[in-house]
Amino acid sequence: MEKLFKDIEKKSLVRVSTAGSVDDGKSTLIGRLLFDCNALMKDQIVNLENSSNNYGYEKLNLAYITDGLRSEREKAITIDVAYRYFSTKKCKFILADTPGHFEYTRNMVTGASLADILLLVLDINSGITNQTKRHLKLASLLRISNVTVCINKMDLVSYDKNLFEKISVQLKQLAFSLVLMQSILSLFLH
Ligand SMILES: Nc1nc2c(ncn2[C@@H]2O[C@H](COP(=O)(O)OP(=O)(O)OP(=O)(O)O)[C@@H](O)[C@H]2O)c(=O)[nH]1
Ligand SMILES: [Mg+2]
Repeated sequence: MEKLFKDIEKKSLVRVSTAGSVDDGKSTLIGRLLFDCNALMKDQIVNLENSSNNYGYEKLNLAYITDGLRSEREKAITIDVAYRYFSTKKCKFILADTPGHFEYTRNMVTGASLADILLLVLDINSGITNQTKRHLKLASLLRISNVTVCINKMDLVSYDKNLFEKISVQLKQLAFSLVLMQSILSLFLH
């Protein structure tokens, strides 16, 4: 047991936070990652099956792994930040799944405030929304330098490569303008 704790202590800690517009698929993505990596306990899977069933879903609703509040399930949106934990041989991870709805932007900031990596999820159908831009700007203000973008719901556009590339270019331009904004802000702050 002591060895186990020592091994855990040796691992470096990485904090990851989700971001992006409401309904773009953040919670489902986190649920999918945890489920596919066998990072869930048996009782969590049973709970997931029961709750998906109770809310009328034919399949597992993977978003329920992080969307645990009754109000979240009734409204089908994330409201509060949910933290989940997993580890690999070298790293231990703290995942913060944050809400995309504008009304809960301050909860997104809470989840992202200590993040080393921002996982920005974007629905290919909606593209870059005001909320995507807002979250990226907040990440820039919080000085999160590692941003990974997941362009999601590709199945709904038959995995259209051209559309994927078009959005990728727009995102790169946006990221570039934010890097500039951050350096201008730094000038004011120092
Ligand atoms: N077709 C399709 N639907 C998806 C995909 N990912 C998520 N969804 C659906 O999109 C809806 C919203 O998913 P969520 O994971 O709750 O989205 P979210 O970004 O966590 O939403 P908020 O936390 O409320 O901002 C659900 O109905 C999901 O089943 C995908 O890759 N393809
Ligand atoms: Mg969510």
